[in-house]
Amino acid sequence: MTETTDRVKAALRAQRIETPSWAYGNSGTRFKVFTQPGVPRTPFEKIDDAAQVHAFTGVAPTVALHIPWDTVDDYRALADHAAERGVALGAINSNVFQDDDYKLGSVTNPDPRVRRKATDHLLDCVSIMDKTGSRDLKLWFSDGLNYPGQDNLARRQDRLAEALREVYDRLGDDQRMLVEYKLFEPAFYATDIPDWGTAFAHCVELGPKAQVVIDTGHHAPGTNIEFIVAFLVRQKRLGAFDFNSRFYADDDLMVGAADPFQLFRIMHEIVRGDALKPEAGIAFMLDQCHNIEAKIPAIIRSVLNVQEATAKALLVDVDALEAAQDAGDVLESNEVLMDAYNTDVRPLLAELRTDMGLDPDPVRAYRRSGYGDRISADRVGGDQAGWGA
Ligand code: PSV
Ligand code: MN
Ligand code: MN
Repeated sequence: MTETTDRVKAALRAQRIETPSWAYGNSGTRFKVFTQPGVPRTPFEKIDDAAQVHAFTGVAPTVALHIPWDTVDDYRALADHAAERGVALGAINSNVFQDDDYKLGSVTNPDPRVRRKATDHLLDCVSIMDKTGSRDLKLWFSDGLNYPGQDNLARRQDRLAEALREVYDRLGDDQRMLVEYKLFEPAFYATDIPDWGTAFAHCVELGPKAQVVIDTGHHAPGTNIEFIVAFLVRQKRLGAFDFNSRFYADDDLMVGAADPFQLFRIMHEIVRGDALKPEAGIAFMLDQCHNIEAKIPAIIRSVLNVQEATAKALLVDVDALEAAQDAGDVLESNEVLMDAYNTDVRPLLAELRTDMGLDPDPVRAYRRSGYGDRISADRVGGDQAGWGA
């Protein structure tokens, strides 16, 4: 085995990819939610499915929860259940977007009563984190305006800052706040956190426990996401990814399906910034919905896609790249990068899985396992993920 292969395998072994509880439930578009047989009926069953993804990939040991979609009476029991299945609970995603009160916004709403209610929900989420042992609170706000003049843009930033401050001050020493941005939808004229710059500015104002999360589906077409990655890594403000693929808007398709080259470019900036190692504190999470494809194998496929992009990024010949860049050799530097991208890393990943005691082909191994048939037979009346509910 070469030194490079050893290095690449070690880094891939250490990488962790978090899967979202909502990807295991039924989901759809605003036109139709297609139900699938065997979907989980409870948060406990979502954990069971996530444990399957980890069992077949070996690198997905945590599951993100969404509150209130995953509300349970006893969070410690849920954490124990996860531990029994060989996984743990990950980020807590707050939800201040599915209540009539939030029609005009949650923490930026002109009505102080609504702002209080929204902020209280975020504080409740921190209390849940105390019980689940979760490190991260993920905040996404649907707040925004549909029409010019509808509200005061600057004042909404003040209200946002005030709510974020209150929640930030409630965080424990080992807890973090991940601030997500999204260009548009559901607001169409103005969103209160539309871009990484707004998220970054709020995080800087708050302190080191506030970090930006990049959802790859939340940008305008053509946005250079790897630039954002490089910038935030350099500033030590990149806390997480919500990985998914987009063709048009926030499509939430499988990561690496629409643009594997973009995913490689993103992972290249992570590797170059020495931010792949778990100590760097960047959570690699999926935020996807599997509306028409079978969910568990689609999530397994997504984990493999992230691993493939990571493996290619790890194969970039850094010395050759830097030499070409320093010499101003445009063609050579581009070629060095493309050489890594064009490498077929599937044999290396198959070998790694065998080393880890796993089946080299996790999707087929899952299909052969019969788990899908079992849950289809056993689970009747599976629930929606929350979307379209
Ligand atoms: C919003 O589009 C988003 O990407 C946020 O991360 C939410 O928490 C997530 O979808 C799942 O609802
Ligand atoms: Mn997201
Ligand atoms: Mn989204």
